Amino acid sequence: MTDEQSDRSRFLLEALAAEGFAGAGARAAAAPGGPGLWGPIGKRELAAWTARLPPETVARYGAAGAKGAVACALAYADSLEVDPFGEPPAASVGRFARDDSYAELARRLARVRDSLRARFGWPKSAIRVLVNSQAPEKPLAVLAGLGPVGRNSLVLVRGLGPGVVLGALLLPFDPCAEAADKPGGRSDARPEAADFEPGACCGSCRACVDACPTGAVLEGGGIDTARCAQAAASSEAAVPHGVAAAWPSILYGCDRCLAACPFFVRNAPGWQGGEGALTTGPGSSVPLDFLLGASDAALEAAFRGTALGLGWMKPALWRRNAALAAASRTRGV
Ligand code: B12
Ligand code: SF4
Ligand code: SF4
Repeated sequence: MTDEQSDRSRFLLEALAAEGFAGAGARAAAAPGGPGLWGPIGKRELAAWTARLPPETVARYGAAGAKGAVACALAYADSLEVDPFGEPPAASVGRFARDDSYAELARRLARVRDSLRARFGWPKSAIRVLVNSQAPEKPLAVLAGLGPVGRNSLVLVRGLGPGVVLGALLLPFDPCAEAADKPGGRSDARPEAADFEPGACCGSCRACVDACPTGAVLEGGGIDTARCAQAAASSEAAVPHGVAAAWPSILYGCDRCLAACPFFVRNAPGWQGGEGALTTGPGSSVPLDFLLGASDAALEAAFRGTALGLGWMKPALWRRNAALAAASRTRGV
C-alpha cells in the first residue's frame, strides 16, 4: 500500500470515528458501545451492487465512477413503545421520525465527506452521500459486513439490531483494499449470499410475523408492501380494506416488526445525546384532537422542518392516518 493510500484510509477511519461510527472489523458480535457502526465495500462488490441499478440511478449518484464505499448504521436511542391508549388520545410516530434520524445520519456523513474533500482536494461530486436515497441501501450494509437481512426485511446490524437507519458514502478510492490491515477494517466481516435473503439468518423465530398487525411480514421472509401499514401511511393511494381494518395506532412510522425482534437492542446508545445533534421533531405521538381539528396551515406549521414535513406529505394524509388511528383505539389494538 502506498503512503497516500494509507493516509486516506486512516483519515477516513478517524473521520468516521469522530462521528460516532466504530469499525465493523473490530466489532465481533458485541455492542460497539456508541451509536454507529461502519464497514468498507470494495470496488468489485460495489460494481455488483451498481450492476443491479437502473441507469438513471447510476447516473444520479455517479455510481459508475465510484471505486469503493462505506456503509453506516446509526442506532435509535431508546425503547419504541408508545401507549396507544394513553391520554390525551394520540397517534404514534415511528422512532426514526420522532427527531429525524435520517437527517442526523445525513449530516454526519456530509461532515465526513467534507473533511475528506478538504484534506484531499476532491470535488464535491467525487463523494456521494446516500441516506434514504433512490438507491438500495440495505444491500450496501450487507456488503459492508454490518449484518444479514432478517425475516422482517430489515438489516439486523450486529451489536445494534434492526433499530437503525442506514446510509453510505460512495468514494473515489477502495477502502476495502486499504482497510484490511487497519483496526476497524473488515477482514473478518465478509458477507455470505444467504445474508441478502430475508429470514435466512432467523432460524425458527417468527416474532416479527406474529407482531405485524396487518399480516405483512411473510413466513418465508420479506414483507408484502400491499399489506404493510407503514407503506399505506406514506401513500395517498386508498388504504386496502384489510390494512385499514387492522390499522395500528400510527400517524407515520410503524415499529412493531422491529421492536419484536430478539436482536432489537433496548435503550441502545443512540445518537440523540450527542452534542449538536438534531432534537426537533414531532415527538413520540401527536394528539388526535389536533390532527383531526387543526387547519392545513396549523398542521404544516407544526410539522415543518421535521421528518413529517416532507413535501409529499400533505395535511389530508395526516388527517386520514389520524382517523384510522382513532378507529384503532375503538377496536383496542
Ligand atoms: C421503499 C422503502 C420502504 C417501503 C417498503 C419496504 C420493503 N421492505 O420493501 C415501506 C414504506 C413499507 C418501508 C417501511 C419501513 N422502512 Co423503509 N425503506 C424503503 C427504501 C426507500 C427502499 C427499499 C427498497 O425497496 N429497495 C429496493 C429493493 C429492490 O431492494 P432491497 O430490498 O433494499 O434489497 C434487497 C434485494 O433487492 C437484494 N439486492 C439488491 N441489490 C443487491 C445487490 C447485491 C450485490 C446483492 C447480492 C443483493 C441485492 O438484496 C437486498 C436485501 O434483501 C429504503 C431506503 C433505501 N434507499 O434503500 C428504506 C429502508 C429499507 N427502510 C427503513 C426503515 C427503518 C423502515 C421502517 C422500519 C420505518 C418505520 N418505522 O416505519 C419500516 C419497516 C418495514 C419493513 N419491515 O420493511 C431502513 C431499514 C433499516 C434496516 N435496519 O434495515 C431503510 C434502509 C432506510 C434507511 N436508509 O435507513 N420502507
Ligand atoms: S412496519 Fe408495521 S405494518 Fe409494516 S411490516 Fe412492519 S409491523 Fe407490519
Ligand atoms: S423477529 Fe425473529 S424472525 Fe423476525 S427478523 Fe428478528 S430474528 Fe428474524
